[in-house]
Amino acid sequence: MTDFNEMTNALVSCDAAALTELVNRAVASGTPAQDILNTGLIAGMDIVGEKMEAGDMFIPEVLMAAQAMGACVDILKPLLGDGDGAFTGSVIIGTVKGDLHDIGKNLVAMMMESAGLEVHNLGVDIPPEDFVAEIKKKDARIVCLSALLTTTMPAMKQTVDAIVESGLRDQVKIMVGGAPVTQAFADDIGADGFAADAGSASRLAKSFVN
Ligand code: B1M
Repeated sequence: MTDFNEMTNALVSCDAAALTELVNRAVASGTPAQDILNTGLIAGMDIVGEKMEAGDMFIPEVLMAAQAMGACVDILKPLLGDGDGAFTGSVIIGTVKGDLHDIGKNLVAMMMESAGLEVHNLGVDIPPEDFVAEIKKKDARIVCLSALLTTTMPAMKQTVDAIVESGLRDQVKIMVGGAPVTQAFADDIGADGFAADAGSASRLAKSFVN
């Protein structure tokens, strides 16, 4: 049986080798990838966040933990399907200007890809004008904005405003997400939808292209 505590401990102690070994072992023993992600990795990252806030972990360690988690997400990627691949539609996703957090955004992108959507992942620290340029270039139908910092949430509003000003607002559905983001905030800035996690983001995106 998989011991998720061992997994969270390995993540919190930034022991990438042990974490990879535990994740590989859990996969081999038939533990569902979604459980490994939620109960092992995301739970571990929540503890990292608490320690960071309390000053018990510092940026270089948090970065190491994030890299260890990223490597394990790559292991789980082929196993984290969310659909039958029957949907089509172009999605632009990125973390807004000033924000460098990308693990959650990459999970959202991965779930959407596995649901059959064509996803263009722009990366982090993306200014509003780059989102606008990519919508035009890729003829996108959905734009997903991610923010993990309360200080970068205003960049979501600036991005929505830039899309409106570009005349492209009617062409796209705009979705927002990230730990500090709420449905009320999404409504406030004129987004079409909010998703609390990668699974619901993928389902919401599919509902927009159907
Ligand atoms: Co940062 N950081 N960080 N950090 N970091 C947080 C967010 C923080 C809550 C930690 C804390 O203090 N408790 C805090 C923010 C406080 C606030 O704003 N209220 C914080 C801070 C303060 C900072 C710095 C300012 C620290 C400093 O320099 N003094 C700095 C900012 C840098 C910058 O962005 N400009 C910083 C830096 C970093 C690292 C670079 C070290 C690293 C990021 C590495 C990386 O991403 N490659 C890092 C990390 C790892 C974290 C924590 C610990 C973990 C984030 C994470 O990956 N979670 C985080 C604490 C926490 O969240 N518990 C923290 C796991 C991930 C799977 O969850 O990203 O929430 P999440 O994604 C979920 C949902 O939110 C949703 O689905 C995902 C999957 O289910 N979702 C979407 C996400 N995006 C979506 C988009 C959608 C839909 C759903 O579109 C439609």
